[in-house]
Order: sequence, then structure tokens, then C-alpha cells
Amino acid sequence: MPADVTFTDHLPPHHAAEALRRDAARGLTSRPKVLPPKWFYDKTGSELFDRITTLPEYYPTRAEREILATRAAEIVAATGCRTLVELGSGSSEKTRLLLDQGMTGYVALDVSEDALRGACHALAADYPGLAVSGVCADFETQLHTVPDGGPDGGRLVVFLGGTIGNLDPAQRARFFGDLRARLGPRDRFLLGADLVKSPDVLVPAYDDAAGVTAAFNHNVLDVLNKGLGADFRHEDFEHVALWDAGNEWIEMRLRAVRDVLVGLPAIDLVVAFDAGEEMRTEISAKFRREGLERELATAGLSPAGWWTDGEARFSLSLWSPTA
Ligand code: SAH
Ligand code: AVI
Repeated sequence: MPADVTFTDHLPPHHAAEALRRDAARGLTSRPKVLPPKWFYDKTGSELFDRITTLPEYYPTRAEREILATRAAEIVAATGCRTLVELGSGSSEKTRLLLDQGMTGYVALDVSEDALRGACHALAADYPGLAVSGVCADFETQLHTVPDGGPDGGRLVVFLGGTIGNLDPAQRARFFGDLRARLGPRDRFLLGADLVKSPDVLVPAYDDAAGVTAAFNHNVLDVLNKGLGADFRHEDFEHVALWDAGNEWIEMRLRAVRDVLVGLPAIDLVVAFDAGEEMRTEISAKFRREGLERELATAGLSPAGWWTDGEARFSLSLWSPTA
């Protein structure tokens, strides 16, 4: 790593392995079967996600980039912050539009060590003088690993890409509450959230013609195979993306195409899937402005700005700690 990059790993291999064992044991024995979406993002999964962001059907990345490209100066000016903290930073690509507004420090936090190291290297090379800090950690349980703000102003904490939608309502309430508890009076929170729209647009975004999202979904089986010595076979499962109109979220599932028995030696488990049985691998909730305002108010955050792209597909919203 170059001298102006620091890297802290709060998820050493045994920690991640233990968390995977726990999540798989719990999720594969519950009904319906479920896996937390954070396990998508090994090296291959992070690369597949980056490919998803370039697909014609996957509009969120383009829509969010459009807002940042036109509004980043206004957003950053409204905060007065010079340190950027990003949760679930991935490749940190869109982040550059915020860094370009005079940021002096950048803290990236992600569970995916490969994505994090790659992004920190690239930023350090392209932004001489920017203090870059990579924190490998889980934003659901380890927000305490984010360094406190320095003397030169507040931190702008950003959570981009619509990743908030990958948490269910109870997880979101916990996340917003934890985050609020860690914000000082000069800190601000910028949230990227995808908006409710027609399933005719939403479903193809999660079931693209080129099959990249299907490969991303299937990759979680490889994560279980590598991490737990399991023997999942891609051909036994098909990718499913459906719109749940009641919950206003997309669900990704893997559906067994025949009766399947899978061994997971590392957790001493054999799991049976009946033909047609589905395992939920992700929710991707879509939001309305009023709903977000309610959820964030409950956590003690007040609205300080709202922006959408030209087609009102995606939102960026700014929040300050309620006094
Ligand atoms: N913010 C980027 C990446 C979005 S992909 C963008 O807008 O394009 C979601 C990212 O969140 C991945 O890099 C994944 O590794 C990370 N992530 C998912 N769950 C996480 C968790 N619980 N803690 C920390 N990072 C997580
Ligand atoms: C990271 N997250 C916001 C993406 C989403 O749209 O929910 C992950 C993803 N899943 C399928 N395609 C992209």
C-alpha cells in the first residue's frame, strides 16, 4: 500500500469463517431457507456486481451517478464536511464525484477485502494528498470501527448504491439507530435509495438478459462451497427475481430445479431441497420519500436535502442529527 493509505482488518479470516458458519447453519435450517446478501461479495461476486452496474437493465448506478455528477458540489457545500466516510464502498467509483469537491480524507468500509483494497489502491494513485483509510468491517455490527471525526470539521457519512434496501425493516431500524448514535453534531449522512417504480422496470434490472445477475446470485453457492466444503451445484438451482408489491421489494431467490441434497461438512449439516423449493438470497427494497423520512426521524435524523435523477428513479437524501 502507498504511504497515504492505511488498512485495518476487523474481519480476520477466522471471524469471517465463523460468521459464515453461523449464517449458513441458521439460514439453511429455517423455513423458508435464507442467506444474508453480504455473502455475495467475495472477489468474484464483487466483480460480478461491477458488471451488473454496467448492464442496460440495471438503472440504479447510472441514475445515482447522474445525481452526483450534477449535484455533488451543492451537496458537499451544504455539509461543510472535508472527510468522507463511505459504508459498503465497493469499487468507490461514484465516490470520486464527491472526493472531487475538496475532500481531504476518505474512510472506506466494506466486508469485501478484495474490493476494498482494490478501491483504496486506485484512489491513492489518483488522489495524491488524500488520506485514504480502508476498514474491512461489517456495517451492521461494527460501525464503532469508523474513526472519529478530526478537528477540521464534520464527517460526511455516505451509504450509496441503494444498499440500504438490502436490509429488512428491522435491520434498517437498527442500522439507522447505530449510525445516529455515532454521529456528532457536525456530521452529516448522505443516503442513496432506489425508489418504487413499475415492476416492468424493476424485474429486468434483477433478471437481465445477459444472465449476469443470475451468475451473481449463483456465486453465493460457490462461497458456501469454498467456505464450508459444501457441494452445491449451479445446475441444480435457477435464478428467480420477483417483485413483492406488499413489501415493495425485489426478492432474489435460488430455486431447486429437482430434489437436491447438499452436504456442508464444516457445519456438520446435510440440507434437503424439494424440487421447486426456493432459498431467499436478497431483498432489495425500494423506497418512497415519506417512508424514508419516517424511518430516519425515528432514528433521530432530520431531512437536510433531497435530490433525484431526471426520471425520478433514484434518490440521494441528506440528513443531520436531530438537535
Ligand atoms: N456502494 C457501491 C457498492 C454497492 S455493492 C456502489 O454504490 O456501487 C454493496 C457493497 O456493500 C459491496 O461492496 C459489499 O461488499 C458491501 N456490503 C454488503 N453487506 C455489507 C455489510 N454487512 N458490511 C459491510 N459491507 C457490506
Ligand atoms: C448492492 N445492492 C444495492 C444491489 C441491489 O440492487 O440491491 C445488489 C444487487 N443485487 C442484484 N443486482 C444488484
